[in-house]
Amino acid sequence: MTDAFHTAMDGASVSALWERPNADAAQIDEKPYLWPWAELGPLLDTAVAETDMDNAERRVLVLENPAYKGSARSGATLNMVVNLQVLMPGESARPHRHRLNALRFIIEGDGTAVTTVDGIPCPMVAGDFVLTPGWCWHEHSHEGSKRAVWLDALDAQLQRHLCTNEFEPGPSNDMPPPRAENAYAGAGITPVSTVPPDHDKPYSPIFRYPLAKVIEAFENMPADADGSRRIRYTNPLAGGPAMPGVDCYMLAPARKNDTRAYRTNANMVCLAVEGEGTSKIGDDTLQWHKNDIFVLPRHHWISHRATSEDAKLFQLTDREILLRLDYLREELRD
Ligand code: GTQ
Ligand code: FE2
Repeated sequence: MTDAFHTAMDGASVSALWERPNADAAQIDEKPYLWPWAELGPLLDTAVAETDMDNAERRVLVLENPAYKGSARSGATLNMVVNLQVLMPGESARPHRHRLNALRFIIEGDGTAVTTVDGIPCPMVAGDFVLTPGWCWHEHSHEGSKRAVWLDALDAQLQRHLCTNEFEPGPSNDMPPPRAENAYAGAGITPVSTVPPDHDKPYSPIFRYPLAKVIEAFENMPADADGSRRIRYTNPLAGGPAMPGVDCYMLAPARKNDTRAYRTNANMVCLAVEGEGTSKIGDDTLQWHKNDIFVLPRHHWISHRATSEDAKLFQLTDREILLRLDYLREELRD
């Protein structure tokens, strides 16, 4: 290998593969990591004290996975960012839209803070799951008296890598025609019409999934063999995920019994919605309490257990993306 060779390659806009370092995500030393609510909650108060909504368009704290420190990566997990947003009474966040698929899971809220998604107002009550699919207009407002806090998750790193994101500031335009409110409210009952369908999108026509409905399902569904119960937030028109970019579930693990161990190359982040429990992740064990958020590293055997009666984990994953591209690898232990 002469320098003349390298000069020639350079001049011809080629490079030698055998001289390039193998930069593979599989090499990242991923570890479980938990952001305790005991630290996050006070930080949100500080964020409110330090910023006003005139210079912070959105008051958002980005969860940074320590495994990415010193690398070009950022965010909670490889393909999805997980952020915490706080909105105070009287504040609002202007409308905009982006190709990033976003979701909110409400941590503190009594329904007086509202996010409006393509014209549909979604009151944010603690425990609710709200969809903000790509290119839907969204804005937040707050008429109540207490701070509102929610988790935001977006397929940001993936779309950044693919350069597929676009951004448009409000005022909103090109808005889809309004849908009849509650038209899709009944499980298994969907409107049929002779006029063009009022919803022919790749995501669910339901934008708000209340916690009360999830609890009702848990109370009526049979438990799995390991004693756990799990629901998926689905698109009632297609049966699949509410939105493919970030696929969401709620797990109620059993007390005194681990869920069946599972390992995968998909990424997952969990929020402890109610109660407390433990998660075994490879050789580590995490203890979680209400509102803690933790990231599950890929390729580790994982199982969960409740240590209180009402324990529930909200789970978000990029599994559906991997599945659709035939990249998914997953195993369940017997
Ligand atoms: O509320 O629209 O955490 O656009 C990151 C990007 C929240 C939002 C985030 C966003 C939003
Ligand atoms: Fe947004």
